[in-house]
Amino acid sequence: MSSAARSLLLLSGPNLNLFGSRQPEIYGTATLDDMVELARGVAAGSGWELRHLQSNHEGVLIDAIHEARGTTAAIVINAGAFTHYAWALHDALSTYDGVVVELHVSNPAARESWRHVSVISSVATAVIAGAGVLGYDLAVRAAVGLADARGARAEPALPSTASPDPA
Ligand code: DHK
Repeated sequence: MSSAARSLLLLSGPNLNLFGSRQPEIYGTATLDDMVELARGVAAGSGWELRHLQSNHEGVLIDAIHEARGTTAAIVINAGAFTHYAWALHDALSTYDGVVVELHVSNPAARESWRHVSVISSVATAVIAGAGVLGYDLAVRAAVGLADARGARAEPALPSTASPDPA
């Protein structure tokens, strides 16, 4: 796999910049920086580069997804509340042909009913929810493993070293 292909984009949606102080009974006390550092360490352990972008604006996340097309092998996205209604984010992810891991610190399915719908799950390769900070570790491992498996499948077959059949 090329070095460009060993790059992963971690996207953080609205209000995630407040992790650490925001509803710690739900999201814990780790800051977003802590989570990104954990994710970056896991990626680096597999020889992958991780870029991170947090935005409270849907269009900024969409632009980053567009820029990832063809340059980045995997996206891990915690879209915050955009998860539940942002169809433009769904459409952007559907234009991206790399691995997409949808990530949530909490388990939205165990919370208010409006959080039970995800408009991005249908364009995600995998979904990780409810594991707290550990989710960042799991999500990066999933993204790297799934992308590596795709890359392995895309490798050209090794030329055969067997002698040609005698005519
Ligand atoms: C984070 C948010 O900000 C919520 O809007 C989602 C997600 C859940 C999380 O668990 O990380 O509903």
